[in-house]
Amino acid sequence: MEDQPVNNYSQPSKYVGFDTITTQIESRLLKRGFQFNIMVVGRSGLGKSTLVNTLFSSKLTNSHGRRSPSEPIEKTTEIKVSSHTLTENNVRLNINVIDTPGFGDQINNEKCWEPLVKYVKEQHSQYLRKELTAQRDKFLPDTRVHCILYFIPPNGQKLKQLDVQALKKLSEIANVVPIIAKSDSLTLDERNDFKKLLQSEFLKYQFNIYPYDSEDLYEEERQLNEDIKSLIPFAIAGSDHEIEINGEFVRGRKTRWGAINIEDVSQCEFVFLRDFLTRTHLQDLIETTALTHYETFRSKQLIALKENASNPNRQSQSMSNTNQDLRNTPMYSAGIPTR
Ligand SMILES: Nc1nc2c(ncn2[C@@H]2O[C@H](COP(=O)(O)OP(=O)(O)OP(=O)(O)O)[C@@H](O)[C@H]2O)c(=O)[nH]1
Ligand SMILES: [Mg+2]
Repeated sequence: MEDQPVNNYSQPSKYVGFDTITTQIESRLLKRGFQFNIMVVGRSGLGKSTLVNTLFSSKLTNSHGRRSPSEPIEKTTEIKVSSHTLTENNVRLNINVIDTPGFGDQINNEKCWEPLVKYVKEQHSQYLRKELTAQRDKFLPDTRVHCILYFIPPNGQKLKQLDVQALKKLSEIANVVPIIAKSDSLTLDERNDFKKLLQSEFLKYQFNIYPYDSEDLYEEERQLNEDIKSLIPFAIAGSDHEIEINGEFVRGRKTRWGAINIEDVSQCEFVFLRDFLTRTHLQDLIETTALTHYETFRSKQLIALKENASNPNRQSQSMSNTNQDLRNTPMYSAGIPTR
């Protein structure tokens, strides 16, 4: 009987090396670097600008934002983006921090979250516009907001209507992570009670708080998300300078009645938040933004564009004024291709 020919394609008889694909992907990604965009939102004076500096300042290698801790933090009056580059073991992370003015300052605070919602949508819109151009760049610059840290005042009370509305609107379009600001003003018992109260408020109002449940998660990822959910809202204290405690210099705050080391987990949950943002959920925040929030925006806009192209006299309701950019794309004037 003749020997059967060996099919090398379905049954590799020896090592062909495709398992190196992970290394190949890794070196591509390392070359390109990663982009992470984080926004801080909440009422005025809650420590948003301070926390931003606390989160990343220790590791900045290249910053176009505030360059040294001695520069004073001023009241934020407009949406301000600062870019930072962090490098760790050959991995380059570009971070855009979007600092926003505190709300609640105006005589009429109704809908004061609107400029922020508009900003988030505008980034989606810009990305979509770039995606739709005929000769698009190989790698589109990504300014989409990957995470919104929402600051809640440490007052031990139920959410005010302003926060309810803002949390609702923002969590529909981005990954929102609420935090209790200036938690050094609460005792540990007060902090735990307030956290429980806020968790029940989130449930009551059915906010879409990050991280989300998903079928695709491994068991340990699911467990990690459960642990994180029990911690959210993280009770945070921020400080942009170092103080001396027992002869050691640590990042902290000194008051008349004592000192707080913000990196000490028994005193505040800053370290948990930092680990969550950088060590455990960085990739998921970026991916969820692209695959969930941006995708929802994209499909709504494309359906609206298509409706408008087939009926130019009727401006679709879903064409918001944030996508002015889109109307300038060749796709818009030419109509959306049908599948
Ligand atoms: N006790 C306490 N004070 C804080 C904390 N973080 C910031 N502060 C102080 O609160 C004041 C306001 O801080 P900012 O970081 O400017 O607050 P902001 O939310 O950016 O304020 P706006 O830009 O006006 O909305 C400053 O005096 C900070 O030193 C904190 O965790 N605990
Ligand atoms: Mg500020």
